[in-house]
Amino acid sequence: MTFQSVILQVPTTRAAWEYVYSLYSYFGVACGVVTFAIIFYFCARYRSKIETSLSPLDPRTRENRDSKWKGVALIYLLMAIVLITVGSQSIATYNAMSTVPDSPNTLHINVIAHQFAWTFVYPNGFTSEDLAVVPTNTIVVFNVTSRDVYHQFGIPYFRVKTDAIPGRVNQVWIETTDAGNFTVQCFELCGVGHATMIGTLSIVDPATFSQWYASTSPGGI
Ligand SMILES: [Cu+2]
Repeated sequence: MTFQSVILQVPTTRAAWEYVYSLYSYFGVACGVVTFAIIFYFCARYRSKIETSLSPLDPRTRENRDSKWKGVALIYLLMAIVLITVGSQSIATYNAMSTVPDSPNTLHINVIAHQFAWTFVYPNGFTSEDLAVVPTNTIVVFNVTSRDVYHQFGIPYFRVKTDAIPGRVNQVWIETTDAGNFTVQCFELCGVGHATMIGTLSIVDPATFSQWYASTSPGGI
């Protein structure tokens, strides 16, 4: 399965980053199995046997060493395959996730981090503390900044995170699917209240969202 087909079939940030995570996991486990197999094989094959050990000056030692280049070349080839695969797939995923998908169905929300809460500002000027309500099956773009110190805005379920820095706007996007409540959290130590800097992303069906959004007004309900 290629990276492109994963992205096109399940175009969510969660699916894309899960794909990279599983790639690293599979290659990590495979490398571990191969490495330990080689270690155990060499331990058994070349264990110390006083009666048959060769002196470093024995010509057979030299012969052995010279015939190992094929094994070394194979190990380098395997390492190159692993590094090129995970590296290229990571970069492709990062680039794909850095680009906000072009969709007419996009909701932009400004996020202002401050000690120790999140302020969400909707397109109509409505602001909400620690609660963002969004509809299902929508691309939601968060424009993230801070009004005091460095914070980091993250929604673990969607596998997205970005720095919240005063004077700068960083974007992350998600594609909502099912309804539910998801944790929004600060991921950068920002002061004594950092651990309590937790908000909620509430995903509701579009009809409920429209009704709720129509009842909001600039500044608050
Ligand atoms: Cu913070």
